[in-house]
Amino acid sequence: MLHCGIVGLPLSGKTTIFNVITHAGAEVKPYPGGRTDPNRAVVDVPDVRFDRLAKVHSPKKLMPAQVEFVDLAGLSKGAGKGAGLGNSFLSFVADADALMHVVRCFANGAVEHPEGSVDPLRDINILDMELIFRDLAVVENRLGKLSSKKKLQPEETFEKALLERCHDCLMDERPIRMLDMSEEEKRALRGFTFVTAKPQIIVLNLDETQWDIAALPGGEALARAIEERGLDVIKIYGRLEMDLLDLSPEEAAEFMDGLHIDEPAREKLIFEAYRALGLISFFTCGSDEVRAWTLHDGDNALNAAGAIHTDLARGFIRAQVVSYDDYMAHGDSYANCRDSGVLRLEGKDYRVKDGDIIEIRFNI
Ligand SMILES: Nc1nc2c(ncn2[C@@H]2O[C@H](COP(=O)(O)OP(=O)(O)O)[C@@H](O)[C@H]2O)c(=O)[nH]1
Ligand SMILES: [Mg+2]
Repeated sequence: MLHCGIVGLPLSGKTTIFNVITHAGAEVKPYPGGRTDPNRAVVDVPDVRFDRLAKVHSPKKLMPAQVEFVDLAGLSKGAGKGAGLGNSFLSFVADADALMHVVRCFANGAVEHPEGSVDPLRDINILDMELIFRDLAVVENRLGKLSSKKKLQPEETFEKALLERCHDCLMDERPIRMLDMSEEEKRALRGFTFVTAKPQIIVLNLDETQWDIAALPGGEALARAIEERGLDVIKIYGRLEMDLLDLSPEEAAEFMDGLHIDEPAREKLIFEAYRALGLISFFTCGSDEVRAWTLHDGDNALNAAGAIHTDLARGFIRAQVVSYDDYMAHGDSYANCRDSGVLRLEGKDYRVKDGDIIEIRFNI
């Protein structure tokens, strides 16, 4: 299962955010393999489309899409060069498919700040630099090995040129995710598990008195950096959201009234993480089961068949596809969709769209 690692400086609110995300029945599991054990939990991905399909079919079984979140230990300065818990921490970061980077904006005099003051942009830069150092070390190590070879194979020449571009990018203090790369180049880098190549969302953890980014300490520079670097940012009142979880819906509604929140941030956090992971859902619907399946954006009908079962991919004939909107607008069943002419027959290469309802025709 794909998973999102929660990273940030110590005392930025990572565990608070993790608790917000994993509330509502998530099962918290210990980490396998005996490494220092971060909390991890599998959560259902909220999706109103799934909820409506479930209502229409009232099946015996419901299987929503899921993602796993991991609450990683705080990262301090020097970790990228292996200081302190750096190496073990970074091995967890390298395992993650995407990163949720929690940044402290709240003041809270009762909680010390590892850097002595609240300065979100500085903290973003500290963490990013640690990740950049780590990737630089990996790039330099591999480039060193390649340059000591007498003769390079063609794919090694390709790799070397690519790694040199990565090196230049990192030396400019830019993450590898900002490089323009072809699919082939992305594939070639996969084995390195570069931490700056992972999708990242920034969660600004605010106090209830804060909202405008420009009004935060160092806020104007922060706003500029967000713009220039094209950062994905979510703002949340971490501690308040955690407190909300213990209130009844009526109490919570009263609490949220007057603040800048119309709904608890939990669903947004999970949904944004799913999007950052580059994931989409397609659905299978019947009276036995309504299920959301996860694919990478760009996957095709054959990948969809394979997600369900290898036999379906092996014996693939056609995919019967309806978009969610058409399905709901035309009597919410395959038969009605066929009669209305909105049911499509698609081949292997059909690019699956988020929300498609699919039935695979196969023969083995
Ligand atoms: N005022 C305020 N305090 C917070 C907020 N989020 C976290 N804290 C407090 O900061 C401390 C550290 O939070 P924690 O989630 O354990 O941070 P972690 O070290 O990054 O996991 C705890 O005492 C939290 O109650 C917030 O949004 N506002
Ligand atoms: Mg913590």
